Amino acid sequence: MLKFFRRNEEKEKENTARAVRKSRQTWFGKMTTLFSRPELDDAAWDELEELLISADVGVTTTLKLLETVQTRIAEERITEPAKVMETLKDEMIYLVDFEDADETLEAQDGPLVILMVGVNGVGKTTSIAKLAQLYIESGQSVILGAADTFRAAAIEQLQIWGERLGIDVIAHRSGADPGAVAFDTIQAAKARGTDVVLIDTAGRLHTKTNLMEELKKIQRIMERQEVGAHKVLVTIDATTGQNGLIQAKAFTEAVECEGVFLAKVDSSAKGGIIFGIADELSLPILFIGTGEQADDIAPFRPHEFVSGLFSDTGGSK
Ligand SMILES: Nc1nc2c(ncn2[C@@H]2O[C@H](COP(=O)(O)OP(=O)(O)OP(=O)(O)O)[C@@H](O)[C@H]2O)c(=O)[nH]1
Ligand SMILES: [Mg+2]
Repeated sequence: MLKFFRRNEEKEKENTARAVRKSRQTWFGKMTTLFSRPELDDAAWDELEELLISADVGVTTTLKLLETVQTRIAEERITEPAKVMETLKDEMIYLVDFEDADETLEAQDGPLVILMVGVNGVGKTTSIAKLAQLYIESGQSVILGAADTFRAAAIEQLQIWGERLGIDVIAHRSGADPGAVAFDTIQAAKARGTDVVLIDTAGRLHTKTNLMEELKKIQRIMERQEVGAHKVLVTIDATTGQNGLIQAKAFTEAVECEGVFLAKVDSSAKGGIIFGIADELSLPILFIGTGEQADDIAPFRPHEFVSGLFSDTGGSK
């Protein structure tokens, strides 16, 4: 992950550990218990399959994972349950480990523009504030664009974050054209030499064609500007499990997305969703949201996250 995001390794590790607690205590702890048996019979494999599906890994991804694990343990003649568990963890890490994912949001000259999209209430605006704080702490200048002109009070919500974080927010009146807000924000960033532009958008149901068209329009406006790079991030609410995945898929089909901000991991027992996201959306999870404050964020690190899910501290209670 980006060096400049490694500002507070301990805090980030602590956030991740806290965020996976519910998932570990609910489902993954049970897997750890299962692997502490002397041997794994067919019933144990069935149970494992059920646990993975219950943890919201998704049926397709679960079957694929288990097949890979079974092939590997047959080839490598692994029978000891503890080693089978290590093989499963390995394959899980492999599934969510995207090469170069850590460079996706690297700030660059001219500026880096990030558009945040997603369904209503998933955590877009809060996640923008968290990203803004990370960039600021790593020495980048940031500007926010209030392109959610749809929901009453959305502009004010972003302005409050802007005040708290000490950064400017470009806003038009409520009901204005979100594309124009995006345009003005990018122009302001270019004029001021700002490093990072974060643009908030209105939450929308993936089934509303006109609203999805509006997003495409904002993306086109963004792409027409000469900037260092433009990226679209989709926020997924970790508590919504497979539904969130289906919704996010509609976004990735409408606009070209670079990665996922997985919010509310702390409130979710469905941490297994990360595997479904990586597998079915073919998108890297870049950050996880671990609470409601601006510093409740951690860069997604596959090894750390998967180890946290299985770690027996906290047990399976
Ligand atoms: N526990 C927890 N709550 C979060 C997290 N991220 C966001 N929230 C909460 O989720 C609620 C919705 O967050 P917003 O950021 O307003 O979501 P949004 O996607 O911008 O919502 P709309 O603009 O209405 O579409 C708020 O109460 C946030 O505090 C998180 O990582 N953990
Ligand atoms: Mg919002």
